[in-house]
Amino acid sequence: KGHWFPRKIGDLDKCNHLITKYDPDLDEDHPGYSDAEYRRRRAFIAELAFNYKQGDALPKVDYTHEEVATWRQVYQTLRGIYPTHACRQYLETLQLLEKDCGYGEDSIPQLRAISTFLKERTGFQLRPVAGLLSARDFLASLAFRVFQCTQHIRHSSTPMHSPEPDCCHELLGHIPMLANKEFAQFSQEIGLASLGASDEDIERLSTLYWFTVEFGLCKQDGTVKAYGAGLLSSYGELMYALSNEPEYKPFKAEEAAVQPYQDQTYQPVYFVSESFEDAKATLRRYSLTIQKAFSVRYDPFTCSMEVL
Ligand code: H2B
Ligand code: FE
Repeated sequence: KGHWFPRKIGDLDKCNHLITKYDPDLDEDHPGYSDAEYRRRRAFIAELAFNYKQGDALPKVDYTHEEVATWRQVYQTLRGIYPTHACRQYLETLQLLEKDCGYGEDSIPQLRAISTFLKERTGFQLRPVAGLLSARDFLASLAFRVFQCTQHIRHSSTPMHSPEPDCCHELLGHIPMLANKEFAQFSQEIGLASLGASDEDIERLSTLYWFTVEFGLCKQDGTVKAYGAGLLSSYGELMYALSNEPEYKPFKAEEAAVQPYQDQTYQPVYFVSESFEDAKATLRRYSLTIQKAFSVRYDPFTCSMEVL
């Protein structure tokens, strides 16, 4: 018998299994481990996510002066290299977010405004999550065009790095890409392929996610640009990924799905897609090779899965 998966959007309330890796309360290497104030703040913001039910208004966080200062530093540093390093689609939507959604260095944008913006652009919406989710739960929500989004910010002592997702990673890495139609569809399709899949297939799909959505590169006008959120939210790795130092491979789903990856340091290898259309078609072909006893289709009118 297969793995349980959400059938309707409200079932995402059950897709909330956190991975306790890089947790400031448990991991002594976490930059916030010895900062009681930071851990209290994290617990407060986590509680907002734990209490959230599908359909609730997204919680607003009043960010402190210190949190905004960290955001500003990240924003300023990355913003300066986007024009040369980020793909065209990213730059287009980032500009819209700056114009219509409060993106800028002076404040941390709120999930509520971003979710409204995304919904109009690509049908994606946000829900708050307290930290790193299991791959199965995370991918399942993408199938419903729901992005589970952390709301806390990294520790002020390490503005250029975070061992776990934080709002800098989500808002600067993921959101601009999810506002692109082609990319939104690509993301949903990884999600659909994951529903009810075996543990081995989830592992392969999350590796595929890693080398595309998180660390993907693509060709554009004869040069290579970044579209992966892990790159677009890390100054150091973004510079490195386009430095010609690492190894580059043309994106092939079968190969990317089993490539060993690094979550402690920069990737030794990156996959380069010809375009999002191409990445999507490649992924679609790959998904068909995943053995499942049924197929699913998302019905956007009822926000539920049709199982065929
Ligand atoms: N959880 C959260 N909160 N954010 C992510 O970006 C994320 C996650 N990515 N869990 C997932 C895992 C990804 O690394 C793949 C699907 O394993
Ligand atoms: Fe991410």
